[in-house]
Amino acid sequence: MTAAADLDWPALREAFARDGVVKLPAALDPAQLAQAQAAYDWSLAHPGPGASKVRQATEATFYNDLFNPDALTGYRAMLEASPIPAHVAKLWDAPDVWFFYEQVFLKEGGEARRTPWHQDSSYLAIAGDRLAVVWISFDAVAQADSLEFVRGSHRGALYNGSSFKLGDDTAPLHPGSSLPRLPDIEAQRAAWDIVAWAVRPGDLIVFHPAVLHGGAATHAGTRRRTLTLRFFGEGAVYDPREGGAGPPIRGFHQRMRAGDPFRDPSFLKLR
Ligand SMILES: O=C(O)CCC(=O)C(=O)O
Repeated sequence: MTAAADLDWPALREAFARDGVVKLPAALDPAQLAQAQAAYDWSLAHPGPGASKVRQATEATFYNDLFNPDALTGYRAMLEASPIPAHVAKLWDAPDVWFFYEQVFLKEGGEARRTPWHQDSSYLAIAGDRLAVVWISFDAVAQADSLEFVRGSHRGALYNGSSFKLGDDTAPLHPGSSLPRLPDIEAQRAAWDIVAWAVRPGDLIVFHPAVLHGGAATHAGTRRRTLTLRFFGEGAVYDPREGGAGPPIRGFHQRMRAGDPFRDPSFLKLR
């Protein structure tokens, strides 16, 4: 029996709906964690068209890659064996789970800047309650250095994305969009209900992509390797964004209309 079987799922389900984020402690056993890390390592070894380095004020590396069109080569076996889709289904209280895409982050080599506060939903043409981002760190992370969330913000405004401009975290992704500019959460932290957890390898943080979140800086001598797996369920719909948004699937946005069930043959149905 894994530790995940001992989790208080009704309380977690309620917290996920209310806060938009929960921690699942020790939800992966060492073998499951090793499979997730092998998928992460596959991504680092096979950069896709979305791979990039976020600009830094220092020599530190802040690398990310996402939506590799070949990701299932490196991820399919892990996803089919992993308990993560079942955990997500329990949080949603719904049986169907589709894999949406992967995103990997690597911060190392000095003082790497914060990941600016943002909502993933600003970058994605999808909406619904049954959406989940599963954040997996392969390095132990102290609470002060972890990913942070504004509790309940998935039920509030959807803001313009951050363009991750160096020196201006709230600079809008699409300046012409009617979505409001991100608030400067970092400048007024006390005004926001911010939550973060320390994590150990095997823990999972699961959040709704509309939750405001930002990642603490990493420091000299530390490294943060994180994998995020993104899922959608029944009821997820196509919800276009002014200026454009993912997923970067050829022909997808031309085929879809606002409110359509979010489907594409390339999305692997896991449950
Ligand atoms: O790990 C990080 O610093 C950023 C993670 C993030 O923003 C995300 O997974 O959407």
